Amino acid sequence: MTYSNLDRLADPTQFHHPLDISGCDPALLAEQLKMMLVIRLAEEKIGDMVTAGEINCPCHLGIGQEAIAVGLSTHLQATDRVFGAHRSHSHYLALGGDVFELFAEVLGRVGGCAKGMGGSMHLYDGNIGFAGSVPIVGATIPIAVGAALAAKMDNQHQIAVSYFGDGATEEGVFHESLNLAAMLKLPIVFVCENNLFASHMHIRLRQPGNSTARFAQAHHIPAEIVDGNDVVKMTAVAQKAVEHARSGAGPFFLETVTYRWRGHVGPREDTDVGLKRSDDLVLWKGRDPVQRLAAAMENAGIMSPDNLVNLHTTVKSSIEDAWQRAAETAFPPQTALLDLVYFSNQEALL
Ligand SMILES: Cc1ncc(C[n+]2csc(CCOP(=O)(O)OP(=O)(O)O)c2C)c(N)n1
Repeated sequence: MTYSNLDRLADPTQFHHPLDISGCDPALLAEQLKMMLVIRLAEEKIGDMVTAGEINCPCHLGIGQEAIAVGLSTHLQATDRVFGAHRSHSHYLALGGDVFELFAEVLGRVGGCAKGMGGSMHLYDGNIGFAGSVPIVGATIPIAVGAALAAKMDNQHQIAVSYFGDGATEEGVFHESLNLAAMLKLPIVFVCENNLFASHMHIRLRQPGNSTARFAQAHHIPAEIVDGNDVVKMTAVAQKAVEHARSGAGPFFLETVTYRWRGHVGPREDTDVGLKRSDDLVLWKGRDPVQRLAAAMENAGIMSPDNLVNLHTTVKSSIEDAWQRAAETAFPPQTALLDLVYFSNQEALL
């Protein structure tokens, strides 16, 4: 198999239909729909609050990409070690990360998941297996490989997960990491969220092919390419990838094809940057992962229009409540700046 071109998967006129949910567990679908909605509405709230000037840290929104983390997290355990990057709200929330703690973190408040010290790009919650996100592109990939090595040495069937974008595959460290993981047969799932853009540049202007799975092939790592806006397909390939890594068979690579509705950073849609982004965005909204699942559930009679409205209302009010509570919490005291760093001679600084 060759992986040089994503073909229909990168064509925004395709896959606008409701998902094929035949044979799926309705309870799981309902859970996944709710989680995607939580992620969508939490990120919309963050976007609105950036616009309103309430949030001062940079926020990279992944609206439109919700199905990837939701499908994958279905198969993960709290003892696994999951690493994100700069666009990781969905990775954190899909594992069960607390919305209040996410909001408190982007507001720099003491109740945040990183104690208000990190902001949107430094999320962490060890209790759910979210081992951290950092802004430096590609930087978490080798750390995830190290965590996979530790998991292998612990021999407890834990795995590591490394989320990154298509832009990160242009970093040398990505290739070194794949090579090492393959050589040492490490229990890791590499997940490339290929949204076709790195900052404002389309992959067509950056790489000779638009598929990143070819890099896995070069390192003898098995790979699957999937519609990242189809949570059913995503859940199925994620199961294969996670079982492969957990069984001791070595790394697996998932290329999930998607699109972000908002710009590189902040709430703007950035339709004035990049090749055809303004035309494509309208079409990609037709491949909405939330709407495609909701429509399928409605067609199958699993979810009535009233149920859908109720779900939306319930999730929206829980988001508003979490925001309200987060906005009412305190900032950390200035002295806390030195509490969480490795430094022995505090007096020298005071
Ligand atoms: C080493 C490094 N180089 C450049 C940047 C600036 N930068 C931040 S995000 C980004 C693009 C990343 O694109 P991709 O990996 O595809 O993720 P996406 O933003 O599309 O989710 C760049 C160039 C950075 N943070 N770190």
